[in-house]
Amino acid sequence: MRESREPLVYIDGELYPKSQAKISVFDHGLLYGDGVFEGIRVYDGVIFKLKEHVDRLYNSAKVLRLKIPMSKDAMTDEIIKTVRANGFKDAYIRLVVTRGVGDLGLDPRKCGRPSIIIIVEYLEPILGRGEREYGASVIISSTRRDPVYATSHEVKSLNYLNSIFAKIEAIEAGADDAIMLDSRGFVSEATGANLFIVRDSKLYTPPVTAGILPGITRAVVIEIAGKLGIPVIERDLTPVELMTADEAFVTGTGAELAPIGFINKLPINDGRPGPIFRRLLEEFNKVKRDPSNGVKVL
Ligand code: PXG
Repeated sequence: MRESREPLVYIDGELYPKSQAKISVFDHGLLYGDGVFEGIRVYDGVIFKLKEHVDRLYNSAKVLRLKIPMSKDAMTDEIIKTVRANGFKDAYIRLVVTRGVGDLGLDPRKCGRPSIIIIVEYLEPILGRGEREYGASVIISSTRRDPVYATSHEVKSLNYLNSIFAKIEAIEAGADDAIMLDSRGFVSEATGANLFIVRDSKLYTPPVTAGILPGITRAVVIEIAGKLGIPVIERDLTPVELMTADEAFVTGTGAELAPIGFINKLPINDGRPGPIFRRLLEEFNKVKRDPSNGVKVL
């Protein structure tokens, strides 16, 4: 699937080969993590849930008072053009809007125009394909999810240190990823993916008040479960409910649907993907290639 030539990166209206794609060291995206982003997938030439991702980007920017210097329609066109210029039918799009170039102070008013960056690359599903024999091993991180009254992950900002602390802890423990608890001690989400558990043939997932990013893949899974007649309950979950679940899995653009096999080395059932996960994955693999769920570009 990898192309031999360099991918082309969009920066502020121009396309650059990956090795030439650079921005200023005075950009507040670098200096302060001041900016917003989206990760989007292209399946078989269709940009999956493009409208939902663009809407979420503008909502993240709104909360940060970051005025994106382009309408949503124009942004959508630029994304489509960049995917076409790269010609990858299966790809991952990283859409980034930074605060722009400023001085060495925090004050965002000192920054000029926000920079718009669109990267198109190939990305294997993070945590492996859902068909793996054993689920991923995760730890419960000692770093708590940023609370909703602080740098809430409802805003998909460039500030991911909260997740990076947890990821480092997972790597040092020899695990694939970390599940983070919220400031109260209830289950929140993984470092870059949402969490579901299965108990008694019902799906449970933490609510947005537990500090999660309201994931687009999460919403798709909730919709699929509805179609399959699997009840979905959105409520706070305790760490013990997670560790004693019948099944557990994560969802996200990067991870797609990935089963969890072990939590703090304790197996979830026999550590293998469970029946409800497998049904949801089978349906998701159809939904993600359905052109009615995105924008056909190639
Ligand atoms: N929670 C967080 C904190 C995320 O960053 C999700 C949930 C899932 O949301 P979506 O809308 O994608 O279903 C995300 C998304 C990566 C990577 O490189 C992470 C995401 C997306 C793409 C790549 O780990 N995070």
